[in-house]
Amino acid sequence: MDKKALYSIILAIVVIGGVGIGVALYHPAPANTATAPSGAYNLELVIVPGLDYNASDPHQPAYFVYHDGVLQSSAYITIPSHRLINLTILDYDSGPGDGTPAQYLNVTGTVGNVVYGLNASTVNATLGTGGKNITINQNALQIHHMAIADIAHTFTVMNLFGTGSNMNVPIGSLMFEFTQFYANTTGTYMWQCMVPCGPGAMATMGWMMGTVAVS
Ligand SMILES: [Cu+2]
Repeated sequence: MDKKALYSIILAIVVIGGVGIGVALYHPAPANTATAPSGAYNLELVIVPGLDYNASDPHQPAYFVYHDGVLQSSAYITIPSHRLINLTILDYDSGPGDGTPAQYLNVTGTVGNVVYGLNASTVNATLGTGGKNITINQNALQIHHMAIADIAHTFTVMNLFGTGSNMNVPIGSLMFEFTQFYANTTGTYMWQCMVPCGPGAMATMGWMMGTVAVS
């Protein structure tokens, strides 16, 4: 092999290799990692009723974030952008949700606009016999809309998908729920429960309202 041919081969290797590396480096946040199960981010919320808000109102509910084995305040929730969010909400509170505006009875903004739920009458069916784990999205209620009689709270992230376009998850009485969503626009949003569940709680960060920072 003469030198010219050798240089041509080396040049080809460098160019092709370089293009390959360039493509690999250029490829921004591969889209398929957002949908891979390993790439999902788990956000777990717990609603606890009957908390001592103040001396005159000792029975108000609050959301908490369950993370790394501890309960944390829900005042400032953080989630990653462009990743599938697995949202699990464990609600130990009951309704009904008299006075809830009609639009907040509907599931909006989650994958498939659906929420999967377990309540006292459906949880036994999913346990089976000898089962160890309960998967909320199997054999669970598929919820698109919730009646005033059943709703206890909502997890509503205002303008998450643009002005006037909210993510709204109605939460049933004593119900465990699972749903999935994406938050693809970074920024800080307000979350709010839209069920009139407690005048103090609804106006207090870390009780029935707070922020969701998407980064
Ligand atoms: Cu509420």
